Amino acid sequence: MARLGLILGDQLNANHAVLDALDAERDRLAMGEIVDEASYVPHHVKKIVLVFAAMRHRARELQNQGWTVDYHLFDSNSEIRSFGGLLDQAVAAHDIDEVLIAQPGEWRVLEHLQNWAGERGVKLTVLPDRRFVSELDDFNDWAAGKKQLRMEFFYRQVRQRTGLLMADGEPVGGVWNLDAENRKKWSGDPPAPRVKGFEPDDITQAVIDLVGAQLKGFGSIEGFDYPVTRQQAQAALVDFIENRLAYFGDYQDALDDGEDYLFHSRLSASLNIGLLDPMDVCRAAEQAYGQGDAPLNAVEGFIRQIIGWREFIRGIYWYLMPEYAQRNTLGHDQPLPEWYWSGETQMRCLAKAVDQTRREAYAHHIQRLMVTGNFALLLGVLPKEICDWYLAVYIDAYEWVELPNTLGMVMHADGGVVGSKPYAASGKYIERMGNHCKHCRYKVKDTLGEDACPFNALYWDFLMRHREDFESNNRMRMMYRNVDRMDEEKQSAIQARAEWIRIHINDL
Ligand code: FAD
Ligand code: DLZ
Repeated sequence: MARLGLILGDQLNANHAVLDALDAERDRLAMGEIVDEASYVPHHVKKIVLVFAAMRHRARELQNQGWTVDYHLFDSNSEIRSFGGLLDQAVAAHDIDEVLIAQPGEWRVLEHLQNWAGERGVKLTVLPDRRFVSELDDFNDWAAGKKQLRMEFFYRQVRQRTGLLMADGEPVGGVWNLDAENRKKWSGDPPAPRVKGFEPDDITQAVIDLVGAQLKGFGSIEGFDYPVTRQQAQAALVDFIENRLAYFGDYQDALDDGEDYLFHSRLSASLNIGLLDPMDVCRAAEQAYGQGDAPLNAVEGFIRQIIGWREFIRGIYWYLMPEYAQRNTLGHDQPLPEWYWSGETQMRCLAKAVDQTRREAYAHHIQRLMVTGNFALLLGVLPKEICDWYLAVYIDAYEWVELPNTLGMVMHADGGVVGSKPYAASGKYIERMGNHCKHCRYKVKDTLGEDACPFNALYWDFLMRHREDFESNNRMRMMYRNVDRMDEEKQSAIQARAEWIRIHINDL
């Protein structure tokens, strides 16, 4: 009898727990390019290329280290269509009595594997997923018994535990969070450096050809240049630290009509498939601060995204799944506009965000939160539809991270678990943070009339529709005072305009 380690396509980390638990001389590893995984949502084709190319490079690395890796290549007609099918084949061929995995990133995969093991009578051992700084038990212990779960307090605890940006038990600089300094508009100076890209090698090119021929997903496969190995991901990290980190904080919330990345890291894709270790990334940023190469607001802001938001979001997912995915606290029911897929809308900020998403499988946080996300919230899109869209279109999208960000942070459909108030904003916010409005067919200053920015009427209408949900929220008092300054006639005209927008949404 032998043991088999299943290495999932987003768990390519060198410190994978299964590798420590198995013996390379006696046991086997399995990896597979699986039809169901490539099609459970219409993934961006660049995401599929990334996962398959990184898996193939990782399999070769493991073989060079002495592991026996049974690697299943993608074939759309293959009889093997699921992880269960892959394991069936391995069990039949090699007399396997125990399968080891690291905790998968998605509930559906864990459930599928547990069902498979139960039905086949094979022992399944689930080991910790080491792609994170905190264990799930750390989060569960912290969350237990709390009325409210707030990222800021979880983050402080992780800072203390890791010692990142800490001196004598106190936060470096005397405050935990310098977010208030990180809201500058960017007007072209300093110029945004190009993000380092990587030319596909023969392995990656073969995957690009395969995906182009056999898989119909979302977006463009042209110009794939993401890191697919640990060495490349490390080079991408160095590129960020040397060229963009210093301004990450200042322009973290900025929007720009002509720049895809501004000073963001573009490291989520590598972090989420295990090519980069989150602590290594944070230490590299901390070191840049120590050497005087980046200011504290940039480094603290960046580290908070990783040991704060990334870990908090993952903790929420596993703390509240599977029930969490069903939530729709605000009772939203509108279909997702067709132009979320095509990009064909005259609303400039949305057209730009979708265009970039189609090209690069990437949009930065403020585009996801305040442009495509905010609009879906104001419109009242059915949470499942917008969640499925985010899960499909981004290179870094896995349910553990996509779902709490979309259902919780953006749609406020979780009743306020992730955020204490919805991130609802009118066109004024988008105008303040960037230059899209200057190029837009709609007038950001107007709320009524056919040329008025649709965000505006939808924003006021959202507040009016959800008065009972939010009126008593302290952080929204000012918004409701502004609603109450309008006379009834204006309120009705706004509601009528919002209704018109909802009816004609696909023509805007
Ligand atoms: P940077 O701005 O450079 O930030 C550094 C790192 O911090 C990121 O690489 C990421 O690992 C982490 N991070 C920052 N914010 C978050 C956050 N809110 N949650 C988790 N990690 C964070 N991130 C994903 O990795 N996958 C997703 O599927 C995803 N879906 C999102 C959906 C919505 C609606 C929103 C609002 C945010 C989503 N995010 C997601 C978070 C964030 O937008 C992306 O991590 C970020 O844009 C990736 O680009 P970057 O690497 O340049 O990030
Ligand atoms: C996202 C993805 C894709 C597109 N394809 C595969 C695959 O063929 N084989 C595989 O092992 N993993 C793939 N993945 C990642 C899985 O979907 C991932 O393990 C789950 O989404 C859990 O995070």
